[in-house]
Amino acid sequence: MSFAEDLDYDLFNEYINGFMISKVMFTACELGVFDLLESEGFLTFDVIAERLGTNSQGIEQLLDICATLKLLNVEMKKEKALYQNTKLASLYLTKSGPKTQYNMLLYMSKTTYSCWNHLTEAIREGKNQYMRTFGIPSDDLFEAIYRSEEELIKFMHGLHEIWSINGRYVITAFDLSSFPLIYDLGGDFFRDPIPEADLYILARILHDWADNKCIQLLKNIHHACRPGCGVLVVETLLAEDKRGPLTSQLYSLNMLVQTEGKERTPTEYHKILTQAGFQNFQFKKTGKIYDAILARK
Ligand code: ASE
Repeated sequence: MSFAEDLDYDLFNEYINGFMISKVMFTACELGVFDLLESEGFLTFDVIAERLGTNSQGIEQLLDICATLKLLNVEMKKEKALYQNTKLASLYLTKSGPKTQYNMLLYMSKTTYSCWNHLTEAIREGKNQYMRTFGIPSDDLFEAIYRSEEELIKFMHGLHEIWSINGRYVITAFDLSSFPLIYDLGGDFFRDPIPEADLYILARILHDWADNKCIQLLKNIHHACRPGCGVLVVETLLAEDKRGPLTSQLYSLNMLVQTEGKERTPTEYHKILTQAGFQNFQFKKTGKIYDAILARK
C-alpha cells in the first residue's frame, strides 16, 4: 500500500512549524549566543549557560537547533560538544559582524512578530495592529513606528542593515549619472519642505502609505523639481497577478499589519506616478529583496 494521500503532509507540517525557526534564531540572537561565541569560540553548553545566565538544558536545546539550522558548528572534544559560530552567524547575527542584521532581527522579533499575533484582526479590520499590540493609537503612523527613541533606533538601524546588503543591486539597476544632486527622502517628508534636486530616492517609503498619501507626496516632489528630474522608487514588486513572489506577498501583508500601505505591482506604481505627473516609467526587477522604478518629470 502506498501513502500517496499523505504526500503533502510533510509540506503542510513544515508550514505549521515555520514560526519556530524564526523564533529560535531571534532568541539565540537576543540572548547573546552569537556575540559570546564570536569573542570566545568553542564553548560547551554549560559554560554558555553560565555566561548568559540561562538554564543549561534550555540553552543546550537552543544551541543544537542552531547547529541543525547551520547557524552553529559543533565539534566533539573528549565527548563534550563545543559550539562555534558558522560563517553565516558571524556575518549576519553578531552585533558587530561586517554585514550584521542584528537590529533587524530584534525589530522583527519584538515589533513585527508581536503585531503578527493579531494578523486575524488585521485582516478582519483592514488596519494595522499597534493599538492591540502595544496600546498605541495608530492615527499617526510616524508616532506609532517611532514611539520611543529605542524603537526608532532599532527600526532605522534595521532598515540600514537590510540596505547595506541589498542597496547596491537597486542603485546599479539604472544609469543615474545624469542626476548630479540626489535627495534621499526620510523623516517626516509630509511636513518638511522638499528641496530642489535632480533625483529623489524614495526607498521603502511608498509601501507604508495608501495611494492618496503616495500621490500627495509625489506631487510635492513633482512641484519641487525641474522638468527632467527623476524619482527612484525602491520597493519589492509584486507580480501583476499579485500571486508572487512569496516574499513580496508576505511583506505586503506585513504592511497591512504594521503600516497604512501595501506592496504594489509595476502597474500600480505606474498609476500613482502618472497621477502625480511623472512620465518615462521604467522598472527593473533585481532578483533580490528590493526592485527599482525610475520615472521623470
Ligand atoms: C517598513 C519596513 C519594515 C515598515 C515596517 C516594517 C520592515 C519590517 N517592518 O517601511 C523591514 C523590511 N520588511 C519589509 C516589509 O520591507
